[in-house]
Amino acid sequence: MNRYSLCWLDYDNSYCKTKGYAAFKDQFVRDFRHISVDPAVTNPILIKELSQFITEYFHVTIPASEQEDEHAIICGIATSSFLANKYVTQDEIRQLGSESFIIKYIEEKKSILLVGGSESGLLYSLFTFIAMIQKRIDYKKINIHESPSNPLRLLNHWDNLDGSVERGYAGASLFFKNNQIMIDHERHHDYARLLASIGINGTVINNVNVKEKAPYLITNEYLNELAELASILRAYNIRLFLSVNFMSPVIVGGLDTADPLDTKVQSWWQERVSCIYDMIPDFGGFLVKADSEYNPGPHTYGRSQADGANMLGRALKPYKGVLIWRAFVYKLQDWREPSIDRARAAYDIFFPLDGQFEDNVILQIKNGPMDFQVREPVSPLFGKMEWTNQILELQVTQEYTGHQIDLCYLGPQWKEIVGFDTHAKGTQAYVSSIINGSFYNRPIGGIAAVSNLGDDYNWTGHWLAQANWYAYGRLAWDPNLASADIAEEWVRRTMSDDQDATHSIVDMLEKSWSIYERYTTPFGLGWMVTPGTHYGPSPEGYEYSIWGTYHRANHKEIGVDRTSSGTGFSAQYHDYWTKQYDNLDSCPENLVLFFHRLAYTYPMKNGKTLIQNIYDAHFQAYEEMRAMQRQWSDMRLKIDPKIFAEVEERFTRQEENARQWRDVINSFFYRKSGIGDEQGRQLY
Ligand code: GCW
Repeated sequence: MNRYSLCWLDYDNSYCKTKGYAAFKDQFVRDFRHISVDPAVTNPILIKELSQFITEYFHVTIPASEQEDEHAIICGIATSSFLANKYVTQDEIRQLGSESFIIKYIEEKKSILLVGGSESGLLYSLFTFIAMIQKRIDYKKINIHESPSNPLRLLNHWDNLDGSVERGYAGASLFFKNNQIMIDHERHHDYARLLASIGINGTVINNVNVKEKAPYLITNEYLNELAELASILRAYNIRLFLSVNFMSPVIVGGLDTADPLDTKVQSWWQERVSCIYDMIPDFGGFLVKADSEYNPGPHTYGRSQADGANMLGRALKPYKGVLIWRAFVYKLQDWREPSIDRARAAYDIFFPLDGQFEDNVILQIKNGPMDFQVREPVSPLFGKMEWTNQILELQVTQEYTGHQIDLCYLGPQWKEIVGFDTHAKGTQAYVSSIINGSFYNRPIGGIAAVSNLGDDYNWTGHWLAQANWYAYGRLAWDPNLASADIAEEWVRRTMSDDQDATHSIVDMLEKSWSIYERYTTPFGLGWMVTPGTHYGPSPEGYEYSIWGTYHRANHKEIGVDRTSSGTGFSAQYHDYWTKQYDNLDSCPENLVLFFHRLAYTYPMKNGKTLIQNIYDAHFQAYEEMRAMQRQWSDMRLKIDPKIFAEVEERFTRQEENARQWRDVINSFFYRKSGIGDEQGRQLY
């Protein structure tokens, strides 16, 4: 048995090769007799990936050569003479970016053609072809041209050098242990393959909180191992990035300041960057969390966020590196002070700096103005900063969404975010087109997500949380994919290709976020989590804290007025949304307590009071969770028994958590308000 699961690249998974597989195999083997390889292809792993797939999936060998013949799988690069004008037109070639590809069946040659704009494009075409075969689609009908939507498609690991993972729920770090980088050739190779197979092209391997030994990662002490890791990743078109501490010149460089305007500091960074590029010529760049949650930054020296980011950006520019600067900047506060609203912070700090950032600086903005709650409005910075490159930051790791104990498939949440119309310059100004740079014609942009990976056998703790990893990559590549289609693709490649099982697991995945939302904090409330861990309920756990996370419930009402006449947060949006959110009739109900302070007796659209809706949401979502648990029991004979049992165990823990959430939150509201449940269900 493997040391770890190969997830959707486990080509020998018998649960995914049931009905229809044998006939499909016969046909495939009849149709394709050799792999015809463009001599311009230099990366040996490319054809190896295809051959390995064919061997493990079909248990046959199809020889590869540079020969051209019929009945072939032809693999080529658009610009090479191998293909020139033969199967693709000049026009098609011109449209192919380096990561783009074409896959099409050529009737007259009885062959399938995979052609990439470069070797990277070819790599993606191979993995796409493999996925199509696993889904057993009719390859004779294929004719697709694909390009990734986002130039940067990044994973952010929050791994510490001691091997722990901040907000990690899947074991220890894949990269670090005892302050060392642990190169595990086999696993890192598979890590890279898995990432590439879903289109991810960059990874930040260390935590944005760069503490203890981590600031030393950029010193020569670690560069050999980093270079080794980078070369494993490179074969799969993945660039290595590092998180850095803004104070590095002081912490590791021995300078007496990290002031970005100080020339000693600038030279120090330039020298460090040049050492890194000597060892890793395609190094991606730095990610920085500055002036945030005890991390120092330019504000320490009275400088702006742009001063800090640009200084590092300039150091990276000669090497085509990028500087990714997080917008997660806010002040710790006194809960007694109602005029300060943390939701406003990022916009208040960064919007005035629009136009002041270097071209290779990118602002990485969390999806919402607070912090990865189960539901938040989309950050108003998207669509407002016209002159600034942007990366959308999502959270795959389930910090606030159930710790990979509770099932919470985030595909539907991410779809709402990337599909949000910011109403910049009128309509159809979607987040997806802002972050990829197309809307404002920015040179670079993309998407990043906090990883949910660790060294667990199944990578993600909960087997079904693998679907989040998968969905993130697929949506980063193509935000127009439907979340259910992605879920189905994942299920068919990893769990089962049985129709009923697929249908049922996709159904569970698709409803799991809404269920989780309703038994925890519906209507945009958020923050009723246990402080510190962020698992389980604690209705006032964050109420009298420094974190700016208050709902200010009393015996009559709850919520924060964030409208234009309240804290003014809603005024940070384009007019359309300011009006929508300000007005109670048009404010989406699932966000109503994010934007408004309401009486418990406030009548909601269904005619019931707010408090009754809160009770109903909790009681119903708990029942739905139980139904989902039973639905899983029906999978017993349909999927791998090990996976079945491990997921079943998670559902048992989820049931306890859901019951706890239901009863604690409902009882909290009952005790505050004195209003009972109209159906007389038990409150405590
Ligand atoms: O909300 C916080 C998390 C921290 C995290 C921080 C961030 C890495 O609880 O664990 O730190 O967000 O995004 O920087």
